[in-house]
Amino acid sequence: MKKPRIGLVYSPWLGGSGTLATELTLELHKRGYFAKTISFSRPFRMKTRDLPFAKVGSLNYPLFPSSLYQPALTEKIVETVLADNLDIIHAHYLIPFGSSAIEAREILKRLGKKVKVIITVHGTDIIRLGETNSYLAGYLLKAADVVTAVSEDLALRAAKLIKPKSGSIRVVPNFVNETFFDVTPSVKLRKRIAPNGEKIIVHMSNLRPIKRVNDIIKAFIKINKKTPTKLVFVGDKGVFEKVGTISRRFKAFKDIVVEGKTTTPQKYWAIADLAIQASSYESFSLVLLEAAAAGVPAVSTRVGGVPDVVLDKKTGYLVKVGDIDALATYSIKILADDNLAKELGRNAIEHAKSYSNEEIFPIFESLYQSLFRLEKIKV
Ligand code: GMT
Repeated sequence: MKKPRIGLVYSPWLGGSGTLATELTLELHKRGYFAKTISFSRPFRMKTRDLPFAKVGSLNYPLFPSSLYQPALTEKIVETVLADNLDIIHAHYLIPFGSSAIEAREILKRLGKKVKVIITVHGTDIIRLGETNSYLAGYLLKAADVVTAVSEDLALRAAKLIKPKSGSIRVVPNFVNETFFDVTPSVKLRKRIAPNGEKIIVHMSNLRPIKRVNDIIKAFIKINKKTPTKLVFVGDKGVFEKVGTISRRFKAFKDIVVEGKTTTPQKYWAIADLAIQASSYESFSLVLLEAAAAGVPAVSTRVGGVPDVVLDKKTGYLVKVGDIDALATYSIKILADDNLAKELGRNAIEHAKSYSNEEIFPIFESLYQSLFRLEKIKV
Protein backbone atom coordinates (compact mmCIF):
# COMPACT_ATOMS: atom_id res chain seq x y z
CA MET A 1 0.00 0.00 0.00
CA LYS A 2 1.51 3.32 -1.10
CA LYS A 3 1.39 5.79 1.75
CA PRO A 4 0.43 9.45 1.32
CA ARG A 5 2.89 12.05 2.61
CA ILE A 6 1.20 14.20 5.21
CA GLY A 7 1.73 17.69 6.65
CA LEU A 8 0.12 18.31 10.04
CA VAL A 9 -0.70 21.87 11.08
CA TYR A 10 -1.51 22.46 14.74
CA SER A 11 -0.80 24.29 17.94
CA PRO A 12 2.34 23.01 19.63
CA TRP A 13 1.24 24.26 23.05
CA LEU A 14 -0.57 22.79 25.97
CA GLY A 15 -4.12 21.93 24.96
CA GLY A 16 -6.20 19.12 23.62
CA SER A 17 -5.99 19.83 19.90
CA GLY A 18 -2.20 20.02 19.95
CA THR A 19 -1.95 16.94 22.15
CA LEU A 20 -4.13 14.84 19.87
CA ALA A 21 -2.34 16.09 16.74
CA THR A 22 1.04 15.31 18.30
CA GLU A 23 -0.10 11.77 19.15
CA LEU A 24 -1.43 11.35 15.61
CA THR A 25 1.90 12.52 14.15
CA LEU A 26 3.79 10.04 16.36
CA GLU A 27 1.41 7.26 15.36
CA LEU A 28 1.94 8.04 11.67
CA HIS A 29 5.72 7.82 12.13
CA LYS A 30 5.39 4.56 14.00
CA ARG A 31 3.50 3.15 11.04
CA GLY A 32 6.01 4.26 8.44
CA TYR A 33 4.35 7.41 7.10
CA PHE A 34 6.21 10.59 6.25
CA ALA A 35 4.49 13.13 8.49
CA LYS A 36 5.80 16.64 8.97
CA THR A 37 4.67 19.03 11.68
CA ILE A 38 4.20 22.60 10.47
CA SER A 39 4.01 24.93 13.46
CA PHE A 40 5.55 27.88 15.30
CA SER A 41 7.54 25.67 17.66
CA ARG A 42 8.21 22.00 18.24
CA PRO A 43 5.18 20.36 19.86
CA PHE A 44 5.28 20.46 23.63
CA ARG A 45 4.48 16.79 24.03
CA MET A 46 6.78 15.49 21.28
CA LYS A 47 9.84 14.36 23.14
CA THR A 48 11.92 13.21 20.16
CA ARG A 49 13.50 16.15 18.40
CA ASP A 50 14.46 14.34 15.22
CA LEU A 51 11.02 14.17 13.60
CA PRO A 52 10.33 16.29 10.49
CA PHE A 53 9.40 19.82 11.48
CA ALA A 54 8.85 23.06 9.55
CA LYS A 55 9.06 26.17 11.71
CA VAL A 56 6.66 29.00 10.98
CA GLY A 57 7.74 32.56 11.78
CA SER A 58 5.38 35.52 11.88
CA LEU A 59 4.94 38.60 9.79
CA ASN A 60 5.93 41.82 11.55
CA TYR A 61 5.27 45.13 9.93
CA PRO A 62 4.87 48.50 11.67
CA LEU A 63 1.56 49.10 9.92
CA PHE A 64 -0.10 46.35 12.01
CA PRO A 65 -0.77 46.45 15.75
CA SER A 66 0.53 42.93 16.30
CA SER A 67 2.46 40.34 14.35
CA LEU A 68 0.47 38.34 11.82
CA TYR A 69 0.69 34.58 12.02
CA GLN A 70 -1.66 33.41 9.31
CA PRO A 71 0.14 34.73 6.19
CA ALA A 72 3.41 33.27 7.44
CA LEU A 73 1.71 29.93 8.11
CA THR A 74 0.10 29.81 4.64
CA GLU A 75 3.45 30.60 3.04
CA LYS A 76 5.19 27.87 5.06
CA ILE A 77 2.54 25.28 4.18
CA VAL A 78 2.95 26.03 0.45
CA GLU A 79 6.74 25.88 0.75
CA THR A 80 6.63 22.60 2.70
CA VAL A 81 4.15 20.88 0.37
CA LEU A 82 6.41 21.72 -2.59
CA ALA A 83 9.67 20.86 -0.85
CA ASP A 84 8.45 17.55 0.61
CA ASN A 85 5.97 16.65 -2.10
CA LEU A 86 3.13 16.29 0.41
CA ASP A 87 -0.20 14.79 -0.63
CA ILE A 88 -2.37 15.79 2.32
CA ILE A 89 -2.51 18.65 4.81
CA HIS A 90 -4.26 17.80 8.05
CA ALA A 91 -5.11 20.94 10.03
CA HIS A 92 -6.26 20.68 13.64
CA TYR A 93 -8.38 23.66 14.76
CA LEU A 94 -10.40 25.60 12.22
CA ILE A 95 -9.16 29.17 12.54
CA PRO A 96 -6.39 30.00 11.70
CA PHE A 97 -4.91 26.56 10.95
CA GLY A 98 -7.73 25.26 8.73
CA SER A 99 -7.89 28.70 7.11
CA SER A 100 -4.24 28.65 6.12
CA ALA A 101 -4.48 25.06 4.87
CA ILE A 102 -7.34 25.96 2.49
CA GLU A 103 -5.52 29.10 1.34
CA ALA A 104 -2.37 27.06 0.69
CA ARG A 105 -4.31 24.41 -1.26
CA GLU A 106 -5.71 27.12 -3.57
CA ILE A 107 -2.27 28.68 -4.13
CA LEU A 108 -0.81 25.24 -4.84
CA LYS A 109 -3.59 24.50 -7.35
CA ARG A 110 -2.48 27.55 -9.35
CA LEU A 111 1.07 26.27 -9.20
CA GLY A 112 -0.07 22.92 -10.61
CA LYS A 113 0.31 20.92 -7.38
CA LYS A 114 -2.73 19.09 -6.04
CA VAL A 115 -3.04 18.61 -2.32
CA LYS A 116 -6.02 17.56 -0.20
CA VAL A 117 -7.06 19.19 3.06
CA ILE A 118 -8.54 17.54 6.14
CA ILE A 119 -9.69 19.82 8.94
CA THR A 120 -10.35 18.39 12.40
CA VAL A 121 -12.41 20.67 14.60
CA HIS A 122 -11.75 20.44 18.32
CA GLY A 123 -14.01 22.70 20.35
CA THR A 124 -13.50 26.42 20.87
CA ASP A 125 -12.58 26.76 17.19
CA ILE A 126 -16.31 26.13 16.61
CA ILE A 127 -18.06 27.34 19.75
CA ARG A 128 -15.99 30.50 20.18
CA LEU A 129 -14.03 31.49 17.06
CA GLY A 130 -16.41 29.76 14.66
CA GLU A 131 -19.54 31.30 16.05
CA THR A 132 -18.05 34.80 16.08
CA ASN A 133 -16.60 34.40 12.58
CA SER A 134 -19.43 32.37 11.12
CA TYR A 135 -19.02 33.33 7.45
CA LEU A 136 -15.37 32.36 7.47
CA ALA A 137 -16.03 29.21 9.52
CA GLY A 138 -18.91 28.13 7.25
CA TYR A 139 -16.76 28.67 4.17
CA LEU A 140 -13.83 26.66 5.57
CA LEU A 141 -16.04 23.77 6.68
CA LYS A 142 -17.42 23.57 3.14
CA ALA A 143 -14.13 24.10 1.38
CA ALA A 144 -12.20 21.32 3.16
CA ASP A 145 -11.98 17.97 1.40
CA VAL A 146 -12.93 16.28 4.67
CA VAL A 147 -13.99 17.70 8.02
CA THR A 148 -13.82 15.59 11.14
CA ALA A 149 -15.11 16.50 14.59
CA VAL A 150 -14.01 14.90 17.84
CA SER A 151 -17.57 14.15 18.99
CA GLU A 152 -21.14 13.97 17.72
CA ASP A 153 -21.98 17.04 19.80
CA LEU A 154 -19.29 19.14 18.15
CA ALA A 155 -20.17 17.81 14.69
CA LEU A 156 -23.75 19.03 15.17
CA ARG A 157 -22.57 22.45 16.33
CA ALA A 158 -20.17 22.76 13.41
CA ALA A 159 -22.83 21.65 10.92
CA LYS A 160 -24.99 24.61 12.02
CA LEU A 161 -22.32 26.98 10.68
CA ILE A 162 -22.59 25.55 7.15
CA LYS A 163 -25.24 27.50 5.26
CA PRO A 164 -26.82 26.40 3.06
CA LYS A 165 -26.33 23.07 4.68
CA SER A 166 -24.21 20.73 2.58
CA GLY A 167 -22.11 17.65 3.11
CA SER A 168 -21.60 16.25 6.54
CA ILE A 169 -18.99 16.19 9.18
CA ARG A 170 -17.45 12.91 10.11
CA VAL A 171 -17.01 12.06 13.79
CA VAL A 172 -13.58 10.66 14.57
CA PRO A 173 -13.09 10.62 18.33
CA ASN A 174 -9.84 11.42 20.07
CA PHE A 175 -7.63 8.54 21.10
CA VAL A 176 -5.31 7.65 23.94
CA ASN A 177 -1.98 5.91 23.47
CA GLU A 178 -1.02 2.65 25.13
CA THR A 179 1.35 4.22 27.68
CA PHE A 180 -1.62 5.53 29.69
CA PHE A 181 -2.96 2.01 30.28
CA ASP A 182 0.25 0.84 31.82
CA VAL A 183 1.50 3.33 34.36
CA THR A 184 3.39 2.53 37.52
CA PRO A 185 2.63 4.96 40.34
CA SER A 186 5.66 6.81 41.66
CA VAL A 187 5.88 6.42 45.44
CA LYS A 188 8.12 9.49 45.54
CA LEU A 189 5.60 11.69 43.73
CA ARG A 190 2.72 10.44 45.88
CA LYS A 191 4.71 11.15 49.02
CA ARG A 192 5.64 14.64 47.85
CA ILE A 193 2.06 15.56 47.02
CA ALA A 194 0.26 13.71 49.80
CA PRO A 195 2.82 13.17 52.59
CA ASN A 196 0.20 12.01 55.09
CA GLY A 197 -1.55 9.58 52.79
CA GLU A 198 -4.28 12.05 51.76
CA LYS A 199 -6.47 11.21 48.75
CA ILE A 200 -5.41 12.94 45.53
CA ILE A 201 -7.77 14.77 43.17
CA VAL A 202 -6.27 15.94 39.89
CA HIS A 203 -7.46 18.67 37.54
CA MET A 204 -5.45 18.93 34.37
CA SER A 205 -6.11 21.69 31.85
CA ASN A 206 -4.95 24.96 30.39
CA LEU A 207 -7.03 26.61 33.14
CA ARG A 208 -8.88 28.93 30.78
CA PRO A 209 -12.17 30.53 31.99
CA ILE A 210 -14.20 27.82 30.19
CA LYS A 211 -12.74 25.33 32.74
CA ARG A 212 -14.48 27.14 35.65
CA VAL A 213 -11.54 26.54 37.96
CA ASN A 214 -13.20 28.50 40.76
CA ASP A 215 -16.03 25.93 40.83
CA ILE A 216 -13.42 23.24 41.33
CA ILE A 217 -11.85 25.16 44.19
CA LYS A 218 -15.23 25.78 45.83
CA ALA A 219 -16.11 22.08 45.55
CA PHE A 220 -12.70 21.17 46.92
CA ILE A 221 -13.24 23.34 50.00
CA LYS A 222 -16.32 21.19 50.75
CA ILE A 223 -14.55 17.91 49.97
CA ASN A 224 -11.54 18.85 52.06
CA LYS A 225 -13.75 19.41 55.12
CA LYS A 226 -14.96 15.78 54.91
CA THR A 227 -11.90 13.87 53.70
CA PRO A 228 -8.17 14.56 53.98
CA THR A 229 -7.45 15.42 50.37
CA LYS A 230 -4.99 17.19 48.12
CA LEU A 231 -6.12 18.97 44.96
CA VAL A 232 -3.48 18.99 42.25
CA PHE A 233 -3.66 21.42 39.36
CA VAL A 234 -1.54 20.34 36.45
CA GLY A 235 -1.28 23.13 33.90
CA ASP A 236 0.07 26.56 33.38
CA LYS A 237 1.17 27.91 36.80
CA GLY A 238 0.95 31.52 35.64
CA VAL A 239 -2.68 31.14 34.57
CA PHE A 240 -3.52 29.47 37.87
CA GLU A 241 -2.12 32.44 39.78
CA LYS A 242 -4.71 34.61 38.03
CA VAL A 243 -7.73 32.33 38.37
CA GLY A 244 -7.12 30.67 41.70
CA THR A 245 -7.73 33.78 43.77
CA ILE A 246 -10.66 32.67 45.89
CA SER A 247 -8.87 29.80 47.53
CA ARG A 248 -6.32 31.86 49.46
CA ARG A 249 -8.90 32.87 52.04
CA PHE A 250 -9.62 29.26 52.94
CA LYS A 251 -7.92 26.69 55.09
CA ALA A 252 -8.09 24.28 52.15
CA PHE A 253 -5.59 26.45 50.28
CA LYS A 254 -2.68 24.67 51.92
CA ASP A 255 -3.96 21.45 50.37
CA ILE A 256 -3.90 22.78 46.82
CA VAL A 257 -0.79 21.84 44.90
CA VAL A 258 -0.01 23.65 41.67
CA GLU A 259 2.24 21.71 39.35
CA GLY A 260 3.49 23.16 36.09
CA LYS A 261 2.72 21.80 32.67
CA THR A 262 3.98 18.32 32.03
CA THR A 263 4.96 16.19 29.07
CA THR A 264 4.12 13.09 31.10
CA PRO A 265 0.56 13.45 32.42
CA GLN A 266 0.58 9.68 32.99
CA LYS A 267 2.59 10.14 36.18
CA TYR A 268 -0.18 12.26 37.74
CA TRP A 269 -2.97 9.90 36.70
CA ALA A 270 -0.96 7.01 38.14
CA ILE A 271 -1.21 8.51 41.64
CA ALA A 272 -4.67 10.11 41.32
CA ASP A 273 -7.73 8.86 43.17
CA LEU A 274 -10.10 11.08 41.21
CA ALA A 275 -10.16 13.35 38.15
CA ILE A 276 -12.29 16.49 38.43
CA GLN A 277 -13.61 18.88 35.80
CA ALA A 278 -16.14 21.73 35.94
CA SER A 279 -16.05 23.07 32.37
CA SER A 280 -18.96 24.91 30.82
CA TYR A 281 -18.14 23.12 27.56
CA GLU A 282 -15.91 20.28 26.44
CA SER A 283 -16.24 18.89 22.95
CA PHE A 284 -14.75 15.61 24.19
CA SER A 285 -12.22 15.87 27.06
CA LEU A 286 -9.09 14.09 26.03
CA VAL A 287 -7.81 14.68 29.55
CA LEU A 288 -10.59 12.60 31.09
CA LEU A 289 -10.01 9.89 28.48
CA GLU A 290 -6.34 9.74 29.48
CA ALA A 291 -7.37 9.60 33.15
CA ALA A 292 -9.83 6.79 32.39
CA ALA A 293 -7.14 4.76 30.60
CA ALA A 294 -5.08 4.97 33.78
CA GLY A 295 -8.09 3.69 35.76
CA VAL A 296 -9.02 7.01 37.40
CA PRO A 297 -12.74 7.66 38.01
CA ALA A 298 -14.02 11.14 37.17
CA VAL A 299 -16.54 13.69 38.34
CA SER A 300 -17.35 16.18 35.61
CA THR A 301 -19.98 18.49 34.25
CA ARG A 302 -22.35 16.93 31.73
CA VAL A 303 -21.47 19.03 28.70
CA GLY A 304 -20.72 18.49 25.01
CA GLY A 305 -19.04 15.18 24.35
CA VAL A 306 -18.13 14.41 27.97
CA PRO A 307 -20.93 11.79 28.36
CA ASP A 308 -19.17 9.78 25.62
CA VAL A 309 -15.99 9.70 27.72
CA VAL A 310 -17.35 9.54 31.27
CA LEU A 311 -20.18 7.04 31.61
CA ASP A 312 -22.45 8.36 34.34
CA LYS A 313 -22.50 6.02 37.38
CA LYS A 314 -20.25 3.55 35.54
CA THR A 315 -16.88 5.27 35.20
CA GLY A 316 -17.68 8.36 37.27
CA TYR A 317 -20.45 10.90 37.82
CA LEU A 318 -21.82 13.74 35.71
CA VAL A 319 -23.30 16.92 37.17
CA LYS A 320 -24.85 20.18 35.97
CA VAL A 321 -22.58 23.13 35.15
CA GLY A 322 -22.18 25.29 38.26
CA ASP A 323 -23.57 22.62 40.62
CA ILE A 324 -20.75 22.82 43.14
CA ASP A 325 -22.63 20.77 45.75
CA ALA A 326 -23.02 17.86 43.33
CA LEU A 327 -19.36 18.07 42.29
CA ALA A 328 -18.41 17.83 45.96
CA THR A 329 -20.98 15.16 46.92
CA TYR A 330 -19.97 12.73 44.17
CA SER A 331 -16.29 13.33 44.77
CA ILE A 332 -16.73 12.56 48.47
CA LYS A 333 -18.79 9.46 47.58
CA ILE A 334 -15.93 8.08 45.45
CA LEU A 335 -13.14 9.07 47.82
CA ALA A 336 -14.90 7.52 50.81
CA ASP A 337 -15.57 4.14 49.22
CA ASP A 338 -12.55 2.21 47.95
CA ASN A 339 -14.65 -0.56 46.45
CA LEU A 340 -16.73 1.89 44.47
CA ALA A 341 -13.59 3.75 43.33
CA LYS A 342 -12.01 0.49 42.19
CA GLU A 343 -15.09 -0.58 40.28
CA LEU A 344 -15.43 2.79 38.53
CA GLY A 345 -11.69 2.69 37.72
CA ARG A 346 -11.92 -0.81 36.21
CA ASN A 347 -14.92 0.22 34.10
CA ALA A 348 -13.05 3.35 33.03
CA ILE A 349 -10.13 1.29 31.70
CA GLU A 350 -12.48 -1.00 29.77
CA HIS A 351 -14.31 1.98 28.31
CA ALA A 352 -11.08 3.79 27.37
CA LYS A 353 -9.96 0.74 25.39
CA SER A 354 -12.59 1.58 22.77
CA TYR A 355 -10.73 4.88 22.26
CA SER A 356 -7.22 3.43 22.06
CA ASN A 357 -4.82 4.33 19.26
CA GLU A 358 -5.31 0.80 17.89
CA GLU A 359 -9.06 1.41 17.53
CA ILE A 360 -9.08 5.00 16.28
CA PHE A 361 -5.94 5.41 14.18
CA PRO A 362 -7.26 3.11 11.40
CA ILE A 363 -10.19 5.53 10.91
CA PHE A 364 -7.77 8.39 10.19
CA GLU A 365 -5.70 6.05 8.07
CA SER A 366 -8.64 5.08 5.90
CA LEU A 367 -9.54 8.77 5.44
CA TYR A 368 -5.97 9.50 4.34
CA GLN A 369 -6.00 6.52 1.99
CA SER A 370 -9.36 7.47 0.47
CA LEU A 371 -8.25 11.04 -0.13
CA PHE A 372 -4.98 9.82 -1.56
CA ARG A 373 -6.75 7.49 -3.96
CA LEU A 374 -9.16 10.34 -4.78
CA GLU A 375 -12.14 8.22 -3.90
CA LYS A 376 -15.33 9.85 -2.80
CA ILE A 377 -15.28 10.06 0.98
CA LYS A 378 -18.23 8.41 2.61
CA VAL A 379 -19.55 10.29 5.60
O1 GMT B 1 -7.11 23.11 23.98
C1 GMT B 1 -7.04 23.03 22.75
O2 GMT B 1 -6.03 22.85 22.12
C2 GMT B 1 -8.24 23.18 21.96
C3 GMT B 1 -9.37 22.89 22.70
C4 GMT B 1 -10.43 23.89 22.56
O3 GMT B 1 -10.58 24.61 23.50
O4 GMT B 1 -11.06 23.90 21.52
O5 GMT B 1 -9.65 21.69 23.31
C5 GMT B 1 -10.60 20.89 22.77
O6 GMT B 1 -10.00 19.84 22.10
C6 GMT B 1 -9.68 18.69 22.85
C7 GMT B 1 -9.10 17.66 21.91
O7 GMT B 1 -9.98 17.36 20.89
C8 GMT B 1 -10.91 18.18 23.58
O8 GMT B 1 -10.61 17.03 24.31
C9 GMT B 1 -11.43 19.29 24.51
O9 GMT B 1 -12.61 18.85 25.13
C10 GMT B 1 -11.71 20.53 23.73
N1 GMT B 1 -12.00 21.65 24.62
C11 GMT B 1 -13.16 22.27 24.57
O10 GMT B 1 -14.07 21.92 23.85
C12 GMT B 1 -13.32 23.42 25.50
